[in-house]
Amino acid sequence: MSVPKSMHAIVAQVFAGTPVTDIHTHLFDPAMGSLLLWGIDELLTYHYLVAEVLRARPEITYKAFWTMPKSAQADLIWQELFVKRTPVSEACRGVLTVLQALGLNANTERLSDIRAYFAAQTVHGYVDQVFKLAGVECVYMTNDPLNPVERAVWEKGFERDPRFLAALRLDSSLKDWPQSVANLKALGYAVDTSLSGRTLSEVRRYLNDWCQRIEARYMAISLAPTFRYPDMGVKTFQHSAECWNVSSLTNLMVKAVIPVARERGIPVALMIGVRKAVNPALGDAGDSVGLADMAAVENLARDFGDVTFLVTLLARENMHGLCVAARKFKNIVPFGCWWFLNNPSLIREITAMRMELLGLSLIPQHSDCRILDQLVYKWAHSRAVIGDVLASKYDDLARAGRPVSEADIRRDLAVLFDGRLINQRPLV
Ligand code: RAT
Ligand code: ZN
Repeated sequence: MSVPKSMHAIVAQVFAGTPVTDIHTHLFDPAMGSLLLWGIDELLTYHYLVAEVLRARPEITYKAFWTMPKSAQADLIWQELFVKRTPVSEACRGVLTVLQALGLNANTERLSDIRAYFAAQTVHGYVDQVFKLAGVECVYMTNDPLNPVERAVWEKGFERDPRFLAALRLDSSLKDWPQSVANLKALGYAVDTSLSGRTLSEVRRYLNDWCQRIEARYMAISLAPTFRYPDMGVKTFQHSAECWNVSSLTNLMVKAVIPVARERGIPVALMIGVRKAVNPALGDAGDSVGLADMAAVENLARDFGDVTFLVTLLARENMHGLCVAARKFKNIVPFGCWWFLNNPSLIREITAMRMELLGLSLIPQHSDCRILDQLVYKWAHSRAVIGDVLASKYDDLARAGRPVSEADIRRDLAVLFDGRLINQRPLV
């Protein structure tokens, strides 16, 4: 007699066949050329691993590391983290998962065979292979028109690969206002540092023009833990009268970003809790974490009830507050286990809490891949943990008299992973 399959095995099987929409990556349409990173040297020099190698070899100066050619950095990381040490960290394990899925031998001291494999790939063929191995149907890019290389590609035009959807990223244009004023002016937008005159309408024109051009499905910004809404700002004295200097960023969000999102019927993604460049010498690896103000998220959701806010937060301590906020406001959609939270032990805890508080009305994960190949490991690792959490919930339901069928599982996984929550239009 055959042993009945466990719920965990059934969910794993259905999940393996469920195509995923990855709602936040740093990948690019292959037609955008060198912007799309892939291959072993890129995988090994991922900023998560740069931080780890410099911990393993603290006597290497930051400058010495950054002046090494990329292939030498990759060799160093391979030797230090994979050969001389057991690669137990999540970022290390990820590289091994990718190599294994590609059928490559990772038990090697030298990278030559692995490099030879990648040298024989074409980008288009490799994109197809990675999407297939990862079970990913489409990915959202992170698009920044103020990056001159990227802007040139959009301005020239190219034939879009429908698997790569656009998201307009706002950090470089709005976050450190007025630093971006010169760049926006250079593109023909009549903005000034004080947000006076036509500035706000010109920022709206910039957002509209670029949302239109790239067919942005949402706008996104990463925010410091200090982000506040409403923002009373700092108290100043002008002509001896007390006045409050409201932060430019909050003003821009409320008077430019949100109106454009509402008009276009697209969400705003708030990624809150990053303290940028606490160690500037580490480059992309030098950012840290801080506690976000949940009241700001709730106040935005309340005041702009017809706009969807996709929200991800960097601090583990914020996860419970986000679930509670989402219970209060149907236009808050929690998404992903972001960056330092994208580790199995944390994904397990966060996913269970979210499902207990919100059922299936959330987007459990995004990959944040910067390198194409990472889709394979980030999704394999997340599928395993999220599948387990879901199966445990189904077991609990069966014990409560509600057995869950394979059709239920299929429907649930589709809701969670096909990206449909991005296209919801909340009504007040
Ligand atoms: O996870 C990362 O790679 C970070 O460096 C950031 O890209 C972050 O995800 C972001 O989008 O700001
Ligand atoms: Zn990101």
